[in-house]
Amino acid sequence: MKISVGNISIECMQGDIASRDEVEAVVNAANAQLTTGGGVAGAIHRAAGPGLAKECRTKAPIAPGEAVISGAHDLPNDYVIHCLGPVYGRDEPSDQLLASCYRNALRLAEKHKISSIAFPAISTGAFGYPMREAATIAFNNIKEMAPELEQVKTIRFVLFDEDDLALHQQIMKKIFNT
Ligand code: AR6
Repeated sequence: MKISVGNISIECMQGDIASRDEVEAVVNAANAQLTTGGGVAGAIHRAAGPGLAKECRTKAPIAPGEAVISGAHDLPNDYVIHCLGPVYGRDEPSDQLLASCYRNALRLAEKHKISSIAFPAISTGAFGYPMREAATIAFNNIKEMAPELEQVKTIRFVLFDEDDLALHQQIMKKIFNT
């Protein structure tokens, strides 16, 4: 499912964030040390190979809400943007920290002239953020930032399972009034 906001296309799809050869940058739901882990970070580091962990050592640690950019190594992309989402119930204010992840990732994309970017549902796995609230924060912040984006033309949400995809589509429709 795809919608247009100005000249930006926002899409939701089901799949694996680590096999998105159609976007220039993929976003990692990272840990503070930018090491491999489970979920998205595990999939990205496995597909990128050890060069990614090596490069990331020079950029860690990062704080909740921050984003840093690296090369993509063996992934079929140009960049990985690593975001540390808030741990739900621990890192506060969690809504603002999650919003900062999306905003900082998009700022980095703009700075590096990235035209297409794929996001996972940051913080909604190991970090326990409720999916509906997290998706609402993600889309509201993208909607707010859309008018100032000059480089980014495609924003893709990659959800792991069918229910998460359906929920994101529902919330996206509501927020963008489509
Ligand atoms: N592609 C797309 N989505 C995925 C994938 C995948 N390959 N794998 C999982 N998801 P998580 P977090 C979904 O736990 O909550 C790591 O161990 C998953 O179903 O990856 O930000 C790090 O090292 C969920 O909805 O990220 C950190 O310590 C969403 O992606 C910690 O987990 C995010 O789940 C980060 O936790």
